[in-house]
Parts: sequence; C-alpha cells; structure tokens
Amino acid sequence: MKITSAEFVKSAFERSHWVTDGRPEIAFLGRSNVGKSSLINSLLQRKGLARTSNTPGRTQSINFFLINDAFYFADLPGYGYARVSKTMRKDWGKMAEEYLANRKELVLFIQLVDSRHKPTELDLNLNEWLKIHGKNSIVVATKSDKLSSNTLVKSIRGIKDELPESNVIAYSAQTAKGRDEVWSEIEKSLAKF
Ligand SMILES: Nc1nc2c(ncn2[C@@H]2O[C@H](COP(=O)(O)OP(=O)(O)OP(=O)(O)O)[C@@H](O)[C@H]2O)c(=O)[nH]1
Ligand SMILES: [Mg+2]
Repeated sequence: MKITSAEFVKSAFERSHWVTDGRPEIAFLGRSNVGKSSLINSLLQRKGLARTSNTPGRTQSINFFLINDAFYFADLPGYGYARVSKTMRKDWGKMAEEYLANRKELVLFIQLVDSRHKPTELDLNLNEWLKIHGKNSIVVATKSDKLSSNTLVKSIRGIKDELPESNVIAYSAQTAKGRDEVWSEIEKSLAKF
C-alpha cells in the first residue's frame, strides 16, 4: 500500500466521540506496552504519529488515524496493566467491549502479542472472544528483533499452539519485519468492505 496521507484525527473517551463517516476501520488490540502504537507508526512509516512510551498504560483513549483519506486505524488502550486503578480497568473493559461488539466499520482486528512470551490469560480471552463472535482477525507477534532467529521460530510455534485458529505474523517495528505481510492482510480486508 502506498501511503499518501496519514493523520491523527481524534482521541475518543466515549462512544459519542467515535468517528462517524462510515469509512472502514482496522483496530489494534493487545496488552499494555506490547507495541500497538509502534506497529501503527511502523506500518505508516511515520515516526511519532501514534504516541509510544516505555510507561505502560500510556494510551487511555481510542485514537483514530485517517489513512489515504480512505480508512481508519484505531489504536486501543492496552489491557492488563496491573497498576492502573480498578475503576480504570473496568472502564477499559466497558469501552473496549462496547467498541468491539458494536463497531460495524471494523473490517479487521489486529491482535498483538509479545513474540517472546506465551500469550497471557487476557490474550487468550480476547482471542477467544474474537473467534466466538466471528470477527476477522490476525495475530501480530511484536518485538521479534529481540530474539535470535532460532528462538523466534520456536517462540512463534509456541504462540501458534496456543492460538491454533489464528494467522500469526512475526513483526518488528525496528526492522519492519512482517510489514508487507500485515499490509497484505489489511488490503484483503479493505477489499471486502
Ligand atoms: N525492540 C523493539 N521494541 C519495540 C517494538 N515495538 C514496540 N517496542 C517498544 O516497546 C515499548 C512500548 O511500545 P508502544 O508502541 O508504546 O506500546 P503500546 O502497546 O502502544 O502501549 P500502551 O499504549 O501503553 O498500551 C516502547 O518502548 C517501544 O519502543 C519492536 O518491534 N521492537
Ligand atoms: Mg500505545
């Protein structure tokens, strides 16, 4: 995909803030600090468009980015960050589920997991939820540059064992490994819209 434009549109803290023009949308989901915002910047080749941070729990809203004036990326807040308050955790659940369940524009759910680890309990729950609800989704295993190629192969195999029904793509925001593969999935989903 040739990126002609990519712009931050808005941060949504509640349903009334969601964008409403009906363009197709791709959602990025995964636990806090897994690399959602970095993946978005890497796919768009725009450093700093989506804000990244070493501090988990940085993204607290659904952030919408308009690409080529044609479709949206939605950067969701990370889940599973223990140190946010209970109220905030409940809010995440409410906001995310409301969005995931009701958003008709969603053509693809990109679930991120850390390539170095087995999926967490929450990763498994989300994956199951996506499958049960028949959502079109792929799994992107981030930070693959942190593993040697041998270890990466083993680790990805372990992730596939845990998520047997998912297409798992190893990714690195640092080297752009996996970029073409993820774009090809995005393009396929957009073509069906
Ligand atoms: N080496 C390496 N580091 C990465 C990669 N992707 C993300 N990181 C680092 O991981 C940290 C978290 O990345 P973010 O993109 O902010 O993660 P996030 O999932 O958006 O986090 P929240 O918004 O807090 O949920 C940052 O320090 C990134 O630089 C990658 O592919 N390779
Ligand atoms: Mg983020």
